[in-house]
Amino acid sequence: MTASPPRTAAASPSTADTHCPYCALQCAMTLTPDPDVSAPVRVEGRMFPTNRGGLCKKGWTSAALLASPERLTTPLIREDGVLRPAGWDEALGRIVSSLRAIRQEDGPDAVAVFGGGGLTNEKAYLLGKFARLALGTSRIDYNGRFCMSSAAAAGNRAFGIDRGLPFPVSDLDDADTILLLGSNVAATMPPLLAHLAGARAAGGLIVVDPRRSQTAELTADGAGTHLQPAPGTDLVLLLGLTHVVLADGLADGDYLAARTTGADVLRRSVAPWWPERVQAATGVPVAALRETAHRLARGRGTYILTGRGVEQHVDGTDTATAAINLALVLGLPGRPGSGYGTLTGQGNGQGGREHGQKSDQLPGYRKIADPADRAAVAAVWGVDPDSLPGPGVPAVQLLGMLGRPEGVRALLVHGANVVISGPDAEAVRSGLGALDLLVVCDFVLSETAALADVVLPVTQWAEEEGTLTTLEGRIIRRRRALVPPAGVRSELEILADLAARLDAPSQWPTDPALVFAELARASAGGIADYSGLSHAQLDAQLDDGVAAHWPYPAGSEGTPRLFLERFAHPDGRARLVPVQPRDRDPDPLEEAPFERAMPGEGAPAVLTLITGRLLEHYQSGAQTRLVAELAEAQPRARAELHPATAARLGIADGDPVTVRNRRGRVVADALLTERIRLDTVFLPFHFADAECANLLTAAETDPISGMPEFKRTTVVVAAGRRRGGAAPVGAAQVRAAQVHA
Ligand SMILES: Nc1nc2c(c(=O)[nH]1)N[C@H]1C(S)=C(S)[C@@H](COP(=O)(O)OP(=O)(O)OC[C@H]3O[C@@H](n4cnc5c(=O)[nH]c(N)nc54)[C@H](O)[C@@H]3O)O[C@H]1N2
Ligand SMILES: Nc1nc2c(c(=O)[nH]1)N[C@H]1C(S)=C(S)[C@@H](COP(=O)(O)OP(=O)(O)OC[C@H]3O[C@@H](n4cnc5c(=O)[nH]c(N)nc54)[C@H](O)[C@@H]3O)O[C@H]1N2
Ligand code: SF4
Ligand SMILES: [Mo]
Repeated sequence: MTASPPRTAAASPSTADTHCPYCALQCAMTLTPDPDVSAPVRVEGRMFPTNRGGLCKKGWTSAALLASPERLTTPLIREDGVLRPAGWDEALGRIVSSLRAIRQEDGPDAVAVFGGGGLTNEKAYLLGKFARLALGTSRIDYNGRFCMSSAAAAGNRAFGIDRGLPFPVSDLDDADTILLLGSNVAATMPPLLAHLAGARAAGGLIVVDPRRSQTAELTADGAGTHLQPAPGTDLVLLLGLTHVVLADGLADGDYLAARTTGADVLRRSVAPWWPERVQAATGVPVAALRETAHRLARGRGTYILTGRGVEQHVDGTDTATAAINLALVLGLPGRPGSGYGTLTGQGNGQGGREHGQKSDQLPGYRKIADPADRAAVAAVWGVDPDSLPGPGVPAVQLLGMLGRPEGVRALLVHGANVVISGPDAEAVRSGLGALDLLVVCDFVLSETAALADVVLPVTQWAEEEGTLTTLEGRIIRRRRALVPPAGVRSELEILADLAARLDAPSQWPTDPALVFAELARASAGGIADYSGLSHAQLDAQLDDGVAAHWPYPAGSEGTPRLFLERFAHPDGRARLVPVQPRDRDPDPLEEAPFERAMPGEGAPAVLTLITGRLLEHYQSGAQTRLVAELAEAQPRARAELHPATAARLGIADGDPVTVRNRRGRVVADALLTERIRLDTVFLPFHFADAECANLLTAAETDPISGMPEFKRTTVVVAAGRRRGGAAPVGAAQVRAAQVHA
C-alpha cells in the first residue's frame, strides 16, 4: 500500500501559485511540475508581503512528501490487531455502522471530533457542521487549543475580537522598537526576520526568552536586548514593566482616557510590583527592566508581540492580558505604526479558530451559546436552531474523556497527531486505546493514525483547492498543482459521503468554492465576516496583489488594520483587565520520590523543562521526520543543558540523558549549550517513542482558555544509559508491524 503513487500534473495550468503547507506565515511559492527533480513539483519562493520571495528549509523541501513512499493511498482497517488495506466503501461502511451503534446506546455525545489548525477554512467549516448536524455531538475541539487559545481569550477579553496580528506583517518594517515575548521566530518563521531588520538597525529588538534562542542571539552587537527571565515568570515581568511605565510618567494618558476603560484599577494592581521585587521573582535586573520600559515608551513605532513561550502556561491568558495591558498603557494598539499582536502558529491557525471546529463556536467566530448566532447559522444550514447541540468541552478535557464512563467512545481525528503533541502523552495513548472506534484522516501514518481502527487517506496541500487565513488575518488561496494519487479522497468528499450515510440534514457540497460560498454566508454579520469574499474574487485579488483581510463584509474592501478608530466592544473601548500571578509552584513532596537516583543513572537534579521547536521539524514531526533532508539534519531529540549543570551531573555532550517525572520518562542525547539557564532543560516536541517530550508535560490547563502548560514542567534529569539493542520501537517499526503490505 505504500508504493509510490503515479503522479500527473494537472492538465492546466502547468504551474500553480500557492502557499507553503506548514506555518501561519504562509510563504508564497510557485509549484512547477518537473520530471527532472525527485519530487513531483519544483518549489520556488514567490513574492508576497509576508515572505518577500523567501522560504525556510521546510518550505523548500515541502514537495518531498507528495511522492513519499510513506504516503497513504488506500484506506486501512484494523483486523485482528493489525491494519490492512480496504476499499472506501468497506471503510466508510464500518465507520457508519459503528457510529450508529454507539450513538444509539450512549447518545450523540459519545462520539467526538478532533480537528486541526492546518485544515483549510473549507475543511474546518465543514468539519464543524458535520459534528453538529451529522453526528449531533457537542464534543468537537481541535489542536489550536494547544496553540492559540490563551492569546485568543486575552484578545477577546481586551479588544472584543481575536485576530492574531491586527495589522499586516509588513507594518513591522518601519518599527524601531519591538518587544518579542516567548517567540523564536528565527527558527519558527525565518522569513519574518526581514521585517525585524528596522528595529534591529535601531537597536530596538527586545527578546524575552529563558533561553538565548536563535532569535535572542539577533539582539547581539547593539541590535537590542535579551531579557532572560525564569520560565513562567513573564506575567510578573510584564507587571513590572507596566509599573515602571506608570511610575515614571511614560503612560499615554490621553489614549487611556479616550480609548480604554479600567485604567484606575490597573494602576492599583501594578503598584505593588516595584522593580526590585520583579527582579527577585524573574531574575531580570532592575536596570534592564527600567531601560526596557523607557525604550518602549521612547520608540517611534513600537510593537509588542507574543508567542507560545508566554502563552503555553496555566496562566497564559493572564500573561497575554498583561502584555496587552502594557501595550494599552503605552497607547500602542490602533495607533498607526505601532501595535500589539500574537504570532499565530499553524498554517490556518487563524482561520481554523473562526469557523466552528472550536467547542464553543459556530462559523464567523459566532458563539454556539448565543441564540441569535445559532439562529443565523441554522438558517444558512436549513435546520431548526434547537437541533444544534450546545457548547462542548476544550481539547484537553475532551482527551481526558476518551474511553471513560459517560465519556467518549468514538473519536474522529482530522489534522492532528495528539499522541505526540497532546500533554501527558501516555494518558492520551491509553485514552485512545480505550475507544471503541478511532478514525484518523491523514496522508501519512502518524503515530495517532497507527493506533486507529480506520485510517482514511486524504489529499495533500498541492493536490487541493481552498483558502487559509494567515497570521495577519489575510485570506489566501491554496491552489492545486497535481492530481491526487488514485485511492485518495479530499476530506470534503469524505465528510459529504459520511453525512449522506448518516442521513444528515442540509447540503454537503464537495467543491471547495461552493463550501467557501456557504461559509461566507454563514459568517455574514459575525465577527470574522467573510461574506464579501469568494474563490473567484480571491483569485482576482491575488493577481492584483490586493490584500483580503477580514472582517470583509459584502461590499467592503476588507480590513488590513483593526482598531484605528475603535475596538470591537460595544462601547468601542479596550478593556484593561487587572491580572495577578497565582501561587502555583509544584508541591516539592509530589516530586520527591523521583529525585532518587535510579539503577543505571547518575546523580539526579531537579530542573524545569521547557519545550519548543527546531527549525527543521514541524509540530509532531509526522510530516518532517519523513523528509530525508530534514530528518538527516535533526535525526533525534537532544536535551539542551547548561555545561555547568551537565558537569555537576557527570554528563558530557552527546551522552544519553534521562528526563523524567511521575508521568513519564524521556531518553535523549545531551546538547550542552550556554544558551540555556542553569536551572532549565529544553526538549523539542517533534519526536516520538522514548523521545516524546509530552510524556513529561501535565494535562493541567489555563482555567480561562483550556491551554495546557507545555512550557514549564518540573523534571528530574540524570545521566542515562546509552541505548543499545533494546532501543524503543520507532514509528517505522510500528508501521511495519501493523500494516500488511
Ligand atoms: N520550525 C518550526 N516552525 C514552526 C512550527 C514548528 O513546529 N516548527 N510550528 C508553528 C506553530 S503551530 C507555532 S504555534 C509557532 C510557535 O512559534 P514559537 O512561539 O516561536 O515557538 P516555541 O519554540 O514553541 O517557543 C518559543 C520560545 O519560547 C521560549 N520559552 C519557553 N518557556 C518560556 C517562558 O516561560 N517565557 C518566555 N518568555 N519564553 C519561553 C522557548 O525557549 C522558545 O525559544 O511556530 C510555527 N512555526
Ligand atoms: N510539549 C509541547 N507540545 C506541544 C507544543 C509545544 O510547544 N510543546 N505546541 C503545541 C502547538 S502550538 C500545536 S499547534 C500542536 C500541534 O500538534 P499536532 O496536532 O500534532 O500537529 P501536526 O504535527 O501538525 O499534526 C497534524 C497531522 O495532521 C496531518 N495533516 C496535515 N494536513 C492535513 C489535512 O489537511 N487533513 C488531515 N486530515 N490531516 C492533515 C499531518 O500529516 C499530521 O499527522 O502541538 C502542541 N504541542
Ligand atoms: S516560514 Fe513557515 S510558511 Fe514559510 S516556508 Fe517556512 S514553514 Fe513554510
Ligand atoms: Mo501552534
